[in-house]
Amino acid sequence: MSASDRPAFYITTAIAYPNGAPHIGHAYEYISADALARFKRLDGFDVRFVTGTDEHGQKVQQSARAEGISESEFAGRNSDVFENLDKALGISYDRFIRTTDADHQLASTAIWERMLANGDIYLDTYDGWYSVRDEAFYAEAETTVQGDGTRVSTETQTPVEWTEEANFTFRLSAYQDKLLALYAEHPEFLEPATRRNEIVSFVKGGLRDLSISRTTFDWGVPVPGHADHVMYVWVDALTNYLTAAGFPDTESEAFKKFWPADLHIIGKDITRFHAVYWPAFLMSAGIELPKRVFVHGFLYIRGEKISKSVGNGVDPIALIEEYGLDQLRFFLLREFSYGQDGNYNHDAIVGRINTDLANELGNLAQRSLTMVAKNLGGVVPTPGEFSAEDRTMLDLAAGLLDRVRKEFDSQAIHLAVDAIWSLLGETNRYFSAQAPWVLRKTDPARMETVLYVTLEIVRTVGFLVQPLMPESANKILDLVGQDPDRRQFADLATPLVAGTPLPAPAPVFPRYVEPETP
Ligand code: ME8
Repeated sequence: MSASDRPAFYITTAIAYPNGAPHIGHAYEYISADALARFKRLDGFDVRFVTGTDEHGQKVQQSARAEGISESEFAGRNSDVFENLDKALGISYDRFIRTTDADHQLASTAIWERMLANGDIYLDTYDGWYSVRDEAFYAEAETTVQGDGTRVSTETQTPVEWTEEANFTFRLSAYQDKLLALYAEHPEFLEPATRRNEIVSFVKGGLRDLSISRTTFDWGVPVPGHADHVMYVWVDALTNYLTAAGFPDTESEAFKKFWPADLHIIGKDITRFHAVYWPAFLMSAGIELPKRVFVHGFLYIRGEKISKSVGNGVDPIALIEEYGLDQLRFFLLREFSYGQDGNYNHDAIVGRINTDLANELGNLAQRSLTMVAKNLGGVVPTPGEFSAEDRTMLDLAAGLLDRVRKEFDSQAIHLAVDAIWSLLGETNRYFSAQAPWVLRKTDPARMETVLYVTLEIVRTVGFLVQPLMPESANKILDLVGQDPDRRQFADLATPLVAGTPLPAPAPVFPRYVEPETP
């Protein structure tokens, strides 16, 4: 099927501030969004997956100044660090957008003009507490005075400063009822429900109009017709999602196909921007709203072994070097409930590598394939009649794609992984109970059937772990003789063909061995 015939799926991550080095929280967001994007591609969708960097604003400007270089040099250099991280993590993005890209300036100007034309932008003097670290205004009630007399945002604990400026203001207050109607009529717009409940009570509490331009610095997209103003960084940042879908050319193929976005993946600290400001801007501009915003939790690291072995323990590149890329990807997707916060340490990663990967999956594949190589001339076994146990296992395997798809459709990635590993648990029990190494002498035909059933499950699992661990999945699928051009989920329905030659077995998941302490 050509791309134009396939249904569209447009998924985005937040775009990171390139004001420092990426950390494990960024890696978590990219890996999880990548798994979702890969799943959809394998499931027959024409996917557009966008990530990138959010380069304007006071925070980036201050960081550039601190290093004594221009904002564009600073942002460019750090943006490359993020893009290189994406590459190192195997992120299958279709575009890495930078908010300094020329087409993004056009899109930002266009959305501004639409909001202005709708009567939602007016000049006013705005005052309030502003956090540069969060690039956010806070109401006084959302701030706390600390022991030393300084004031911080209560939620994020970042310093706030009093700001008074004549600038352009967005009539956010006019959208209160429309936003509440959106959450009520389309609860799926914002998940998990805990996040939605927080946003509903925030909006019910009353919305103040929002300052959306700045005159005190110039690192941003100029306000059309007012070169002394730059847009508030969140106006331009959120618009990246439109830019990457071809906006403002609403007649373009890309826009018609990919807008509205299917899924924005973000972390919990930026829910308000995506679930309040963004739909309000779009309603004002007369643009369709994204279908869904899914909010993941924050990762925290506990445990000293990580910091000892890999420096500060939060550098994702160091984690890849220490544990392996697919191991890191798997761990992050398996260990935490997607949508909730997670704490982890070195032992937790090692546990997953050695138990889930090396034992449950790696050993099963290696033992069954080695028996096939040694006893059956290295070709796919010929099954005899299937026993009730065989059928149970084959039925479980045949039903797995539907179960996993159901979980992926609600971004319950961890439950999808659970379903796969529970089938692996069943299969390991089946393999031990059937004891094909005993059947080799007592009933070789039965041994072939058991090995066939086992390889069918290894193949099924190989297909379904592609979104999680692309490289390792490919190795598994190579080992069971799956044609590299036939690895879409639709190809899963074609079972292994007896007699197909298989390559020599090779272990896919090495155990993690603790380095010797000198
Ligand atoms: O917020 N665990 O950029 P950012 C998990 N430029 N996720 C985390 C995390 C952690 N410990 N720390 C941060 C911005 N994140 C804006 C976004 S989008 C139009 C503009 C997540 O670099 C965070 O929640 O501060 C966000 O989704 C992403 O990393 C980028 O954060």
